[in-house]
Amino acid sequence: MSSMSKFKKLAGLSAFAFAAMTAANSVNAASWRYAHEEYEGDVQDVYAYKFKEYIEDNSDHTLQVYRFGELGESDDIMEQTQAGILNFVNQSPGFTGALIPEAQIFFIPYLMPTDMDTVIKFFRESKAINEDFPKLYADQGLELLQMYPEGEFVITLDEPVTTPEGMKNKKIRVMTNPLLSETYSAFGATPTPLPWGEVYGALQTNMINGQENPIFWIESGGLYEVSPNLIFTGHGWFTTATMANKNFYDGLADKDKELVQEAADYAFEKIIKHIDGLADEALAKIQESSDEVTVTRLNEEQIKAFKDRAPQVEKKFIEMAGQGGQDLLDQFKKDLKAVQ
Ligand code: 6CS
Repeated sequence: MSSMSKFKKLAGLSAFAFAAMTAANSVNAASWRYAHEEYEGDVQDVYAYKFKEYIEDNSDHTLQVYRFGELGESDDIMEQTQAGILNFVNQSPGFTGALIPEAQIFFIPYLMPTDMDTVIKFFRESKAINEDFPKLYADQGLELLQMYPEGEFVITLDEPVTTPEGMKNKKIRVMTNPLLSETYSAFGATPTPLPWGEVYGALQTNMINGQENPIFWIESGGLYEVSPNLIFTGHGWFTTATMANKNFYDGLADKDKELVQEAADYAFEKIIKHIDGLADEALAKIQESSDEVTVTRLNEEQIKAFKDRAPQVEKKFIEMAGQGGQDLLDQFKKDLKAVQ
């Protein structure tokens, strides 16, 4: 055989081998779908894109990210994940609490510390977060990948209220879980559960008098334009969670399960850095954009008046979540004590 025809044969073989390899890769390469509840550049979006980056840099898989509104409201993306239409979802306990009563634990006021480093340590080390919650989510067909804090809750209102008495007749929008309504009733207000998409309009038309959210969201969603009095009550942290459809996750090869877990951890580390200082930056932007905004930081005595009402919310939590809720709360408190 001439050297030329030998070369042609080799080239043919390697072209064949290359085609076979590519076919094998494309068989293994999957396109996954991930939806979250926020807009471009917001905390959940940063997390989603870090998760995507890790998956795509370390495998042949691709991840399509859908932001708020592209596939509906928070409840819609959860339904689509449970139905297997989406592979991954980021949904906050503010909404998941309607499905998993124990997830409402994050709305017992003054349970969480205000100091960010302690909060982060708690999320990293807590047994309740890392061992107990995954079982509760699994019962709903969800593989819990990560819980993480987005920022401290701040109330915005039509007046700078400092007492539970001042909350009387104030209609405050809450996310749609029943315990959050109990919290605002305990605070003396009239809770009004609404999905996110209706909040700005409801504030603008005075259908509601206020709402609560982390500062970055009050800034990015322009809530301060229609609800300009910011009240720092120190009563809790906006927490969120990422999860996968459990059937999908259970069906993955071990190396892909590992990939997904590593991507969740990678994104967590990035998000912890991202939220550090974010609230102060957002507050500065708000104050630059509006002369109308007031900032009230409750003093110890004022906080006490709200805090004194927390035990009744804790009692309601146990009524709603039963013995499982009581056990989770005990573990939660134990874990908090360990990091404080
Ligand atoms: O208040 C809400 O409904 C929204 N708040 C935040 C910070 N993220 C998503 C959620 O839907």
